[in-house]
Amino acid sequence: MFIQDPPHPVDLFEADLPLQAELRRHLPPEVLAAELPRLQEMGRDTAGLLAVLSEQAEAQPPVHEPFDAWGRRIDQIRVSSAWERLKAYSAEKGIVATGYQEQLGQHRRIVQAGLIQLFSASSATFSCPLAMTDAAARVLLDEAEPSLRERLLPGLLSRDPSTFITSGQWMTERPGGSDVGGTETRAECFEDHHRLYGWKCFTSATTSEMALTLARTSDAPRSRGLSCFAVEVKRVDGQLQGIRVDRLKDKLGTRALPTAELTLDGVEAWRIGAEGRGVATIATMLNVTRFYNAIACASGMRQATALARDYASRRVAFGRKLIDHPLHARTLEELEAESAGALAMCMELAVLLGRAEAGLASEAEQRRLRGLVPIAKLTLGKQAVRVASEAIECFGGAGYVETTGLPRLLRDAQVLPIWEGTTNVLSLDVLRAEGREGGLSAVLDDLGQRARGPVAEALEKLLAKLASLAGDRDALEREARVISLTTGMIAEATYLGENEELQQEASSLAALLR
Ligand code: MFK
Repeated sequence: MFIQDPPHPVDLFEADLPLQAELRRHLPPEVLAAELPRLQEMGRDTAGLLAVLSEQAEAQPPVHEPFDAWGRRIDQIRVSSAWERLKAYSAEKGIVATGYQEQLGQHRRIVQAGLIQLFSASSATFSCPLAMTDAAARVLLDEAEPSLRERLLPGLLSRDPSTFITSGQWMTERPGGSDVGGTETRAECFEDHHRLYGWKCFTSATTSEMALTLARTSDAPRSRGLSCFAVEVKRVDGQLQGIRVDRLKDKLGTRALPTAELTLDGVEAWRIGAEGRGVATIATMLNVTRFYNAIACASGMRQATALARDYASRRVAFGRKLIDHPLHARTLEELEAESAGALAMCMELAVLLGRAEAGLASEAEQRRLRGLVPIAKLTLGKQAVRVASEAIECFGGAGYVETTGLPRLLRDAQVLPIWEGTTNVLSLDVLRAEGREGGLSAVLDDLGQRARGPVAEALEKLLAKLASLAGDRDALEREARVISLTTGMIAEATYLGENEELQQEASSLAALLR
C-alpha cells in the first residue's frame, strides 16, 4: 500500500541560499564570520527545537481565567510552557538586543534581520511580541524621560531570560485599528503620572510586562488630542491593577499568541513624548514593527517554499517526482524568486534602518527609509499570502488538512497584510510620506539609478503613469495601491538583481513583472 512521505522540517539556514548570499553581500567578512555560528545554530533549531516548540505552542493556545477558584478576579492568561520557552530562547539569542548592539555599528539591523528571518516562521508568531518589544525600546530611547527609560529599557534589551521583558502595543479601539485618531481612551493627570480609562479591542501579546498605548489628554480633535503612554502591567495579591481582561480573541491564525480585549480602569501610565503628539510618537514604533512584519513575511515565504520543495523532491505523480515535472518546477522557481525578492527588500530596509540608527544615513537615505517601510510592508504582506496559498496547493488535498500542519501557513500569513496597517492604509501612507518628506520620490530616484533591463522598463512605465496622475489627488488615491505594489515589486527585483549570486532568482522575479 502506498503511504506518502510527509514534508520534513527543514534547516532554514541551510535551505535559505538567498539569505546566505545576502548576508555575504551586506556584511563585512569579519562581521559575518563572527555571526555565522549564531545563525547556523538557529538554522539547525528551525528543524529541531523551534519546530517542536512552535508545534506545542500552537497545540496549546492561551486560556483566559477571569476568576480564581474562590471567585476573586485574577484575569490570568495561561500560556503554554512552549510559548514561555520561545520567549527565553529569543532572549538568549538576543534577537531584540542585536538591533541595539553598538559594536555592530550600521550592520546591527542586517544581522538582526538574519535572525528574525530564521526565527519568525518557526516561532508560532513569537516574533510579534519581539517586534513590539523592539519598537518600544526604540520609542523609549528616542522619546522617554531618563528615569522611565532606565527602568524599562534594560529589560527589553536583556539577553537573560530571567530579566527579559516584552512590550505590547495597545492601539486598536472600537472606532478602528486604522483610524487611530478616533481613540476614545482618556488620560487623567496626577502628580507624576496619569491614569487611563477606556477599552482596547485588539491587544496582542497581552501577557507582556508593559505596553505602549494612546490616550486622550485634551479635547483637541482627533490625533491632536492624543498622547503616547507607557503602561507597566502590575499585580498586587494576584490581581491585575487597573486592567480587566474582557476576553481573548478567537482568531483565524496566530493561535499561540494571546490577543485580548482589555478594559483600562485607572491603570497607571507614564507619558512619552510631547502632549498631543501621540500619533507622531507612536509612528516611530510603527516603523520598527513594520520592518519586523516585512521580515515575518519573507520568513513565512521561505518556510512555505522550503516545505513545498522538500515535498516535490519525494512525491511521485504521473510516473516521476513532482520536481521533475517542468510546470511544477516552474511554480517552485516562482516561489523561490518571490521569497528571495522579499528577503532582498528586507535587507535593503535593514541597511537603511541600521544606517539611520547609527547616525550615518544621508538626508536622501532617511527620506528613502520613510517611503520604503510602508512599501515593503504592504508588498510583502500580499506576497506572503500569495506564496503561502501557492505552496499549500503544491501539496494537493494534504495541504488542506489540518493535521498536516500546513493550513497554518496560510492562516498565519493572512494576518501579515492586516496588522500594523492594511494594504490600503499603507498605500495612503506612501502618499503621506511623499507629501511630507518626498519619501516615494526618494525610493523612485534611487531605483532609477539602480534598475536594469526589463526592471528599468517596468520603472519607466510606472513613472509615466505617475506623471499622468500629477495634480489629481482623487485619481492618485484610487491608484495608490497599484502604484505602491508596483514600486515594491520593481524594488525587490532591483535589489535582488544586484546580488551576483542570485541572478537566476532575479530573472525569474523580473519575468513576473511583465
Ligand atoms: C511578526 C511581526 C508582527 C508585527 C507586530 C504586530 C502587532 C499587532 C498589533 C497591531 O496591529 S496594532 C494596530 C496597528 N495599527 C496601525 O498600524 C495603524 C494604521 N494606521 C495608520 O498607520 C494611519 O496612517 C495613522 C494612524 C498613522 C494615521 O493617523 P492620522 O491621525 O490620520 O495621522 P496624521 O494626522 O496624518 O499624522 C499624524 C502625525 O504622525 C504626522 O506628523 P506631523 O503632525 O508632524 O505632521 C505624520 O507625519 C506622522 N506619521 C503618521 N504616520 C507616520 C508618521 N510619521 C512617520 N512614519 C509614519 N508611518
